[in-house]
Amino acid sequence: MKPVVLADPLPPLFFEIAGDQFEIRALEADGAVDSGLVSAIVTYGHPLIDGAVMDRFPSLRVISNHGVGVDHIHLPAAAERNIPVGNTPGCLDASTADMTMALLLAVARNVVVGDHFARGPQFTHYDPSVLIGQEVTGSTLGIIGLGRIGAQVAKRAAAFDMKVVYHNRSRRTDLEQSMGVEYRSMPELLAVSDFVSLNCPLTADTRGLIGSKELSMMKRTAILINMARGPVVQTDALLEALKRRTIAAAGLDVTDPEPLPRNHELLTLDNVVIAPHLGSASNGTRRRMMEITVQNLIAGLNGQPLPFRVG
Ligand code: 8YV
Repeated sequence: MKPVVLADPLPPLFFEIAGDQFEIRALEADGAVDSGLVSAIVTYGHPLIDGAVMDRFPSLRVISNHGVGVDHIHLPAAAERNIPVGNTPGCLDASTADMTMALLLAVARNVVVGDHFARGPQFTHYDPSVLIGQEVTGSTLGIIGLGRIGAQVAKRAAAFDMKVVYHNRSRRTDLEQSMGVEYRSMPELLAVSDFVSLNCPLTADTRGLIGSKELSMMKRTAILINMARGPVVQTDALLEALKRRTIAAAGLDVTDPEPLPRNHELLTLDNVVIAPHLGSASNGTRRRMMEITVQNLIAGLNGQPLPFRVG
């Protein structure tokens, strides 16, 4: 009998890599499954997995998450129940850092507004005075969260001759020495940065980290990039700052809630670029993430140590 695995809707890549060795059932329709038979959960689109969900499946042996961020999985609850949780760190750092730079450049250099303008009726002749953006080269980038992804952002920023300052739970003296990044307190970082890039995980410490007080410490010309998780930024405070232009603009790969309601005011502003959570969405990275997801799943089902265990 094949192991019964619950999952939210999985892409064809999962089946390409895993074949048909599992009986995949829909997580949302778990009432239709004999809960005693479920031995694993795969999370793809960040469904909430808390202790109550875990308790519905007494034979649960592993939770395998496609992605590095596991804020949607209650790790203490999994630990209490001795259920290992796997994730996919490392393989998505470069891709997510690329997307950080893509959003930063798009906002700074009016790529999206420019695209609309270039397609629209106003573009009847070339006018060198329109859509003058912000200088990226030589500017100061403040990275909040200098982990694996943040370090890759710093590396890319160096190629743009940016001065990189950072704030992190712990000092990264290794990167201070090898890359010349400089540690700053949060207020200092916010005050000096032309671009503030959020690359931290969502934890109890980072939830709501950027609110009206923090936004008011930023330069009026500054651009905020959120590649972390939506709730790291207080949405109402950001909306106000963007409307009143107390900061210049924002680039958001993630929002709170995600997606935003279709009539949300943030969607009407021209000084924000929003991507639908595309940080790791490049083909090679997604393949590697799925390979690790399947490896963690198989290891957990076999009672072996997970190649990448987060909790
Ligand atoms: C994925 C992510 O898009 O790794 C993360 O934390 O949010 C993204 O890489 C996501 O996990 C999709 O499964």
